[in-house]
Amino acid sequence: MTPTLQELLIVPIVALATCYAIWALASRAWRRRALHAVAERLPQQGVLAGLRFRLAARAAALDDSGCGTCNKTAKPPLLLLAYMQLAGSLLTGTRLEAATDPKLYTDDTGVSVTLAAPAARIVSLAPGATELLFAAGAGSKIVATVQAADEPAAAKKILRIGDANKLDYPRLRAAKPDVVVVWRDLTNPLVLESLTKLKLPVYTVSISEFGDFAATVRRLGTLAGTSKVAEAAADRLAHRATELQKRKFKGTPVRVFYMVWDSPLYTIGGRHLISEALAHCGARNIFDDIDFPSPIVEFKTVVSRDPELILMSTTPITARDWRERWTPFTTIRAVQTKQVITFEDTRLDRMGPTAFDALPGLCEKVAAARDAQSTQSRKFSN
Ligand code: B12
Repeated sequence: MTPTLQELLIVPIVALATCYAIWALASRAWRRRALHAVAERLPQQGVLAGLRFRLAARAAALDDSGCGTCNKTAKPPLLLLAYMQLAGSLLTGTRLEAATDPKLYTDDTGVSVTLAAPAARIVSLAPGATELLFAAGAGSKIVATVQAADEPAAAKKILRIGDANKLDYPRLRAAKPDVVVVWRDLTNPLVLESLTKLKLPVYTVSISEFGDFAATVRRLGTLAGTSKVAEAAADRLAHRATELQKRKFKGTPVRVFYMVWDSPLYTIGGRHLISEALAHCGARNIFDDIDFPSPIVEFKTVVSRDPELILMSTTPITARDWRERWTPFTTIRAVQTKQVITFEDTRLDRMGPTAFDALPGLCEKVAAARDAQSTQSRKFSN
C-alpha cells in the first residue's frame, strides 16, 4: 500500500513530538547516558566527527551538578502537553477540540440533539430512515435497524433488533448507539418514552412532501459527518422535486381511496407524502381533510365520498380478500368501473428517496381510472 501525502507528513511529526516528549520528561542521568551512547557510536573522523564532539560535550555538561545547559532543553510542562495533544490528534485524525466540544444537531422537527461528535454508531427504527441514511452516505454507520428495512440491498445485512410491534431493548443498548433515528408519526410514543428513559439521544426524520427529501438528507449528512456524499445526493433530490413541480397535473382530479389495511380500514391523511404523490398524478385522496397520518375510517364514509379508484397497498394475494370487501358496495364508482386494484409498491409506503421512482406506476393507475370513468360517463350519456 502506498502511503498518502498526509501519512508521510504525520508520521515524522508524531515521531518527533514523541521523541521530544520523552526527552523532556527524562532524568538528567538518563539523558547523559543516552548522549554518551550515541556519541560513542559516531566515527572519530569525517563529517560526523563534529557531531560526536558536540554530543560528548553536552553529555559532559550534564555531568556538572551546576548543569548550565540542561534547563534550556527542559521546556515548561504546558508546552510539552500541547505537543502531546498535537501528536495524539494527528494520530487519531481528530480535531483538537473534538472530545471537549459537544455539538447541536437540529432534526427535521426543529429539535436539537447534542452529541460529542458526528454520530459514528446509529440505530435506525424505520425502514424509510434507513434508506435516507444510506442516501446521506451514513449506511455504514447504522449498527442496528428494524426487520422491514430492505432498501438498499446493503440494509438487509444490518443487525435486526425488532419490528413495528416490538423492540429488543437489551440488544438496542448493546449496539451502543450515539443516536437513535426515528420517523415522525411512525415510531410509537411508548418506544420514544423508553428511549428517553434509556437516555439515548433521539433524532427525528420527517418527510411529508417530495420537496423535503433534500433538506432531510443534508441534515443526516451533518449528523453522521458524511456531508460530502449527502450534499451531492441532496442536490439530485432537490432537482427531482423541482422537476416534479413543473409537471404538476392540471384538471379535475380522480377521487382515490388509498387502502392500507382492511380491518380496521386504515388509510392515510392529507399531510402525507402519499397524498402528495396522488396529487402529482392528478388524483385526490378522499381523506385529505384528515390531518392524522394513519386514520381508521368506516366503510360507510368511503361510500359517501364515492372514490373513482380504490388502491389497495398490499400484495396481490392479500388484495384478493381485500377486494371482496368492496363487492357489496355497488354504488361506489370504483366498484362499478372495476377500479379496485392493487398498488404494490413499497417504495411509496416506505417514503425514502426511491418514492420518486414509484410515481410513474402510480400515475399509470390513476390515468387508467380516469379513462375508465370517462368511458363510463360516455356510456351513460349515450
Ligand atoms: C398505517 C400503516 C402504515 C402507514 C403509516 C402512516 C404514517 N404514520 O405515516 C404507511 C402506509 C405510511 C406505512 C408504511 C410502512 N409500513 Co406500515 N402499517 C400500517 C398499519 C396498517 C397500521 C399501523 C397503525 O396505525 N397501528 C395503530 C397505532 C395506534 O399503533 P402504532 O404502534 O403507534 O402504529 C404505528 C406503527 O405501526 C407505525 N408503522 C407503520 N408501518 C410501520 C412499519 C415499520 C417497520 C415500523 C417500525 C413502524 C410502522 O405507524 C403507526 C402510526 O402511524 C400496519 C398494519 C396493522 N394493521 O397494524 C402496517 C405495518 C405496521 N406496516 C408495515 C410495513 C412493512 C410498512 C413499510 C415498511 C412498507 C411496506 N409495506 O413494506 C412502511 C414503512 C414506512 C417507513 N417510513 O419506514 C408492516 C410492519 C411489519 C413488521 N412486523 O415490522 C405492518 C404490520 C403491515 C404488514 N405488512 O404486516 N404503514
